[in-house]
Amino acid sequence: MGAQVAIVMGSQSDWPTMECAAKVLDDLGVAYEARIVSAHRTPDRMYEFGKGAAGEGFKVVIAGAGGAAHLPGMLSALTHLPVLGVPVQSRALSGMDSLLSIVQMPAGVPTGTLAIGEAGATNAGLLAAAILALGDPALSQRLQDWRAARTASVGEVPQG
Ligand code: RP5
Repeated sequence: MGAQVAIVMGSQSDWPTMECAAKVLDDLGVAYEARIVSAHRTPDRMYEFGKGAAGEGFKVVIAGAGGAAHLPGMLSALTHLPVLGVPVQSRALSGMDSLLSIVQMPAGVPTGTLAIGEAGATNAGLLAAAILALGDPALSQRLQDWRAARTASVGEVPQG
């Protein structure tokens, strides 16, 4: 089976953030493909990707962008697949611009919007896995094990 999750981002500079989504998908054994698809610099590539994503076999799209972050919203307009948007932290406005660009979609064109930066990318990976796990009992079990291990790692008493 090909990759079920596409991780797309507006720039190479977004990868250190979006890599957090890739890492959690690696941990959960979910195949993904990562691509650079810019709404502003490569609009034709964005259009082709958005129109073709379902046909390529993807089930969920994770899209990260910073600043005037149109990529997640535009992809939501181009595909019926669920799109999870990650606001990448920008230099000028610390990612508030990215967040507001992604979260304020008009009714009818939903874009799931996560937290700014690495936490958002990690959670986008986990949400993508949770969506896929609805139809994949083995993945559901791996996700539950991942969560249980995280819970077990929290001590009751602070150390040091
Ligand atoms: C956005 O502009 C990208 O998603 C990135 O977060 C931001 C800066 O891009 P670079 O100038 O680093 O390529 O389109």
